[in-house]
Amino acid sequence: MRPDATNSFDIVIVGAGFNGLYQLHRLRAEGWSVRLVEAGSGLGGVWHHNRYPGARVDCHVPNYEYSMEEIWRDWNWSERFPGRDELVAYFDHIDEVWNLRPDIDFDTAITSARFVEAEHRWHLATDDDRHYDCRWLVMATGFGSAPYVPDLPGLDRFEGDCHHTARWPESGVELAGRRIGIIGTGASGVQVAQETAPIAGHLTIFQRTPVYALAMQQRAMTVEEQATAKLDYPEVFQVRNAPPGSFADVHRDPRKTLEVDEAERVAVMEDRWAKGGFHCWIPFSDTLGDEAANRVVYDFWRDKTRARIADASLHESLAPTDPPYPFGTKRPSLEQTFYDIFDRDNVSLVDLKRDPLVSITANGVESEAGHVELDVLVLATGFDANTGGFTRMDFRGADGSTIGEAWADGVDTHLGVAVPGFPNMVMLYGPQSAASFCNGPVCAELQGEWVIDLLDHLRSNDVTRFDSDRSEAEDWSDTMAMWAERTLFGKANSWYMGANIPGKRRQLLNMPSSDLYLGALRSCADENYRGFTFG
Ligand code: NA7
Repeated sequence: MRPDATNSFDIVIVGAGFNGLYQLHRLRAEGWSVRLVEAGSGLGGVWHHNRYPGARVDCHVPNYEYSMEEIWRDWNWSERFPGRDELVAYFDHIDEVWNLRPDIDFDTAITSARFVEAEHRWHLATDDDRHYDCRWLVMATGFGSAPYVPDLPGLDRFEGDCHHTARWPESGVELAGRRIGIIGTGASGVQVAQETAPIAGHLTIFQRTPVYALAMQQRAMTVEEQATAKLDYPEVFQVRNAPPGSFADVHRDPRKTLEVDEAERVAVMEDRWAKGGFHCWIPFSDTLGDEAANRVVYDFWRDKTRARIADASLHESLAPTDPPYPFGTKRPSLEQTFYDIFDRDNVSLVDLKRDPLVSITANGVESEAGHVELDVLVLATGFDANTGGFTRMDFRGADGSTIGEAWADGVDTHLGVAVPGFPNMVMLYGPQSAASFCNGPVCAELQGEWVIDLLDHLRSNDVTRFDSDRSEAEDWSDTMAMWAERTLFGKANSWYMGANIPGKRRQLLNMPSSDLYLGALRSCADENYRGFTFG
């Protein structure tokens, strides 16, 4: 593969989401020659690709946005939890302020990346045979860039419209009056179900594991209220970006659940429920660490949820008596009407745990409960999260082996930013970072600044090659394993654990404390980039 001279840069960034755009803006200002490449045709990363009906962010205003005044000053949201189209418009607003597009190549999917030892450079190739080369490669592909389509028997025989939520056609799909089936009830499945129930001829939801969906408490927002709130934004964003991190106003009660008397405990949870969103994810300090404490929150959620579902025969499927996995150890979804739609005559649930899926047919889905005829099949089946964005491309390090081979016995990274044997490459929001426990824009700024400092360090010291130590990476994996052990995360088959993909090694892939994660990055830099080798 020969790089085209015109496509030669100091730095290539892959991915135009929060992380990639922040890097482009900052690295350009630092005087680097930098190019951002993006597989999609627009800005926003996951928000560009996840255009399924009902797609919406689960973080409330103003937590899910950049903290820079030049961006928030003239931007207002219409809802507390903004929808996908508004998020895409926000990314266009960012571009208007920072003028990023001239340095972005859209519709550019990198299919191969090779480190060329003789040059200390990465050579990249695209699906349409264009080439780039760069000294430093910044992978800002996030944790959810590789959609997962399960190997369902007969799937290729379905003759209706069939789409994965993250690859929804730009032209849309005719849904009104049609027989719609949704496989999967994670964040995406819940949102599609809410949106399509009122318009479908019939909607059938195929659930394997119940989601513990929390009340969103959505509401419209006025420009006037945001003008008032913005007076405090400098302080709000300072708090959001400081430990414990991620949210300006969502903090767990520092007490242990069972040390609080029952009446007060319920009052704390009721208050969080009323506030909505992630306020109710981790109410107390030990919610995710102690089984008895976790059960208290589960029972609260179960009773709240059952009260919403009039048909008591659905209670055991949607909100079981005993938790099938600890509360909060799979990513909770937020819902607005999800538990109400089951009261509609045109909505039914197939509980695949009770009535397993037999096969997809030409015109529907066959389960042990019978055959359901469908015109549209929605695959809300999630992602090969964290690692799929790397392992699905031909990504080769210094010795020519692929990153998939390097991770065959489990993922080892140095602090979730570097991979031993893959020199001159950094990952943002990648495996073994705090991704998904650290709000996207917060991580883009904080982990992002750390990467910018690292690159500056390389430039100031005339370094042309860096790598990371295997032993340090193994230590970080041990730290992650300790977190899986010390918390209840190890007890759930979640994508945090890599457990949603058959055959993928089970290990905790996201550090559940953004505070500790960012602290670990800081101390590495303070110790002259411990675990990195420079040449
Ligand atoms: P998720 O949260 O991974 O949800 C995927 C859903 O698909 C989940 O309910 C799965 O059930 C279900 N699934 C996966 N494979 C199958 C098969 N083979 N049969 C039946 N059901 C299946 O993905 P989302 O897109 O909803 O959300 C991803 C993240 O995006 C979200 O957490 C936010 O951070 C934004 P399971 O629970 O595995 O039994």
